[in-house]
Amino acid sequence: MPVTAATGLVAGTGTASGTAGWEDLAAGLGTTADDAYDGSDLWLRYVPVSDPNLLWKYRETVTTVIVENAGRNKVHRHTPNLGMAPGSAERLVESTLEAARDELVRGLRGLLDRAVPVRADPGDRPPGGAVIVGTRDSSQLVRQHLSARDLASVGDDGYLIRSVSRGTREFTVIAGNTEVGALYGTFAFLRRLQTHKTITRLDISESPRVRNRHLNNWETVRLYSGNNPSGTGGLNGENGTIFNFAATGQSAGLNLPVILDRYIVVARAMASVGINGITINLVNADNVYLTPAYIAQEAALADALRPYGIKIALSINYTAPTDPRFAPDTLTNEQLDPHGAEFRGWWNRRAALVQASVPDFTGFTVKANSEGQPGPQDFGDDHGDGANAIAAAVDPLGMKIFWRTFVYNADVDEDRLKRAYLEFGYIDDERQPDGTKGRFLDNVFLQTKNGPLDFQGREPIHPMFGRMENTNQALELQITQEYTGQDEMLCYLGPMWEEALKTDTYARDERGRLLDKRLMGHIVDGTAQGHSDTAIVGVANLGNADNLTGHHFSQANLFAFGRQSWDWTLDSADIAADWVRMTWSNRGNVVGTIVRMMMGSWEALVSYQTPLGMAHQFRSSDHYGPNPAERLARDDWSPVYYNKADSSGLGYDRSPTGSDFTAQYFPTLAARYGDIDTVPENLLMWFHHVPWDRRMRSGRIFWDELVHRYQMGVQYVTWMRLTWDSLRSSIDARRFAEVESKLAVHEADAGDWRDTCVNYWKRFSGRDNPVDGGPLSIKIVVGGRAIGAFDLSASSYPIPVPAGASPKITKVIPSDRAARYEILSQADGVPGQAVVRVIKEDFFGPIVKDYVFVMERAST
Ligand code: BDP
Repeated sequence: MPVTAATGLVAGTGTASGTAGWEDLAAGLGTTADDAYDGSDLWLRYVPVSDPNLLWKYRETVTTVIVENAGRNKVHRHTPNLGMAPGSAERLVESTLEAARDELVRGLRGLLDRAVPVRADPGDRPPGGAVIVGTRDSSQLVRQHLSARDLASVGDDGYLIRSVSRGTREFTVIAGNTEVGALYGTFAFLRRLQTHKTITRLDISESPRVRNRHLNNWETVRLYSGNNPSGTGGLNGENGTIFNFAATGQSAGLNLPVILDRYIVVARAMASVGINGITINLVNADNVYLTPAYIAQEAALADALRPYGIKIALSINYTAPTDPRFAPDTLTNEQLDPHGAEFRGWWNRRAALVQASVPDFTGFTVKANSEGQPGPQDFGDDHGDGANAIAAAVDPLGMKIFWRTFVYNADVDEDRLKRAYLEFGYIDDERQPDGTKGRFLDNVFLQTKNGPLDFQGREPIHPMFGRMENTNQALELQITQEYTGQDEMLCYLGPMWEEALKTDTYARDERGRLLDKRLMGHIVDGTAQGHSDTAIVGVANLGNADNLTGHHFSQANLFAFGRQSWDWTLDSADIAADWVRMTWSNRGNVVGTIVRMMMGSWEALVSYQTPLGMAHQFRSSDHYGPNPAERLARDDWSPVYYNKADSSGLGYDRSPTGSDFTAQYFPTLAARYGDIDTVPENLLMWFHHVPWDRRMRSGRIFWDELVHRYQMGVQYVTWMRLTWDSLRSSIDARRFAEVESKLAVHEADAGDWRDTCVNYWKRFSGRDNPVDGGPLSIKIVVGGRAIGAFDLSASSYPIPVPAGASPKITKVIPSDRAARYEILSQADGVPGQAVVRVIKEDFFGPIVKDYVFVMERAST
């Protein structure tokens, strides 16, 4: 744990094994802008409020914390002697109100830069400056100041934060109907101080729009946050993932049931944004997680997470019952009949075994008949049969099944994007014996990625959203940046999720009338089609790196996921601003600058990776860099299958004259996407094969526009790198340097995307890179001669200077009037070098190019 210069503490002085009380915690923890800080507190940094006036006001508003009966509702603990690893800084709490109280103590201690006393007794009347936390059950003061009616509207997970005045006394009440609600309110209150918002005259009422807000932790693949600096793995016997089940060597003593600091940090962070569940293992599931030895470890983890309102789930493998590791309780292939008692009985027994150790166990996430994973289709059954069998088996135990729809069996249709709906849609439409529609049971969620392909930088929404009205649907987003720069590229995904969630599905009811509420977010939160059980799932990026997410800015994606899964209507720029204030600094210019960097970063990535609706040009080895020429054993894994490059153009025709995938959308979207003249340009090649010389909205032909988009993406990264440099004196040294070096790699790798893709497309377009008409194109005048035709992808330009002529640039003429320029340096002589910086604000943010001119003696 990083500790503060301000409190004069050094790492490792925290308390161990859950033995210490909150007083020790108050004295022992805190964080500050120290130059060695490694990012390990995520956004739960409680540094002293820097503005003296605000600090004074906060200190006046908050003088005492009152949490009555904090320890009364102890959460279930299965594991005897549950303990933290020796030397831990975090501690185990026994109840949710203890977690809330400790967080307040810790947070206020850091933010107000002084200890705030805590009381458990209500006293006669709350003193001015009291912060009261609890439920109407736990707290007499909450009962006195908030009626059951006041609280009724916030439901199980919501909270109220109210400033109350009594005569000259003012105090704050933070309450929920449940202790978890009160914990969420506590974090929300602390967030206000962390982001320097007002904490007086509060009347906040919040409740989540979505009920299940879960992570799917892919513990072994797509993990970009292991502590091995060369990539994704781990060191010292750990495999790089956050939770240790089977670490060896030096880390052998750090396996569950031992609890590590990072589990508690992550639990606090998850709770701080309302995440209430986690499937702890990869979707390509290893059955070992269902063995008794692992279940015991899982129980310990669940014990540690429970006070924070987080429940665990497991990914499972459809044919697990045949695994000899479960002997003597195994089935034969013949017994895997989803309608049969053996199969259902097995799953019931196994789930019950887990439940005996983890009583609030959520259920199972299932990837079946997808990418080689077994499933019901291997035995002649369909997804409905398979999902319902396991769902029926676990229903008596109160569990749910999250059945993934990420399937793309090549026999179903030539177009991979059409396959999921073809495999699931008819089951949702199927008339049941009782007259209702839809075969999936109520405790089945179909878990569907936001787009129809696979977490690409930009996708259209998945057409199944709105089309599966008789089934519970969970939205799956990818927080770990598999296709969005991994741990190298700064890419804030909040705007991407916001775009998806706020997309109009144009969903209609059975009679063809447009629904009133029909954005993707309304489908997901259940208000569009009347679903009461709702879910959003984020594929998580948790590893054992110091900062837990690899890139410091990847923390923002975890934060944004939580906030958006709680309330998808939030503005992603506001979320970014909160995160920056909590994570980096509250100084206005720093906040503004970093938020600006973040807000264009996703669109820039789309631009240099897959502009104008191009999809999946990743090299198969790592899904990081480009390989548009790659042709793999499976067509639908191959970049060439997606780009369809030929001499006539580029892109996949999914219009009615092509694969007709567009027909899977509701009519308005189907028509819009199906017509090359009306499809949004940022989705163009998802739906159309675009002629190289097609006129675009900018007035340029498609080829020119395409190349400029690649260039603009890189130019934005250049701007980010330069902009970050300008923050050097405002950011603590270690994190500054780590981001700085990642941005250098980012810029180079973005350039590789641009050049690899453009050079490959050239083979088909037969055209050269456009010059002179780009947003950052310029001409320069040297020795009285205007020189232009600079390819913006090039890194330097030879400029012939006639003998006797001056090498000075006497004029710069930008081709775009909105572009600005600065001559950074002139050549002193010939040979020599001059640099001209050109900047423009474009549609997704500022773009920059430094032209490097190499002055050479002209040959004649
Ligand atoms: C793809 C990943 C693969 C996952 C798959 C999935 O490359 O590792 O198993 O998604 O979602 O993006 O199942």
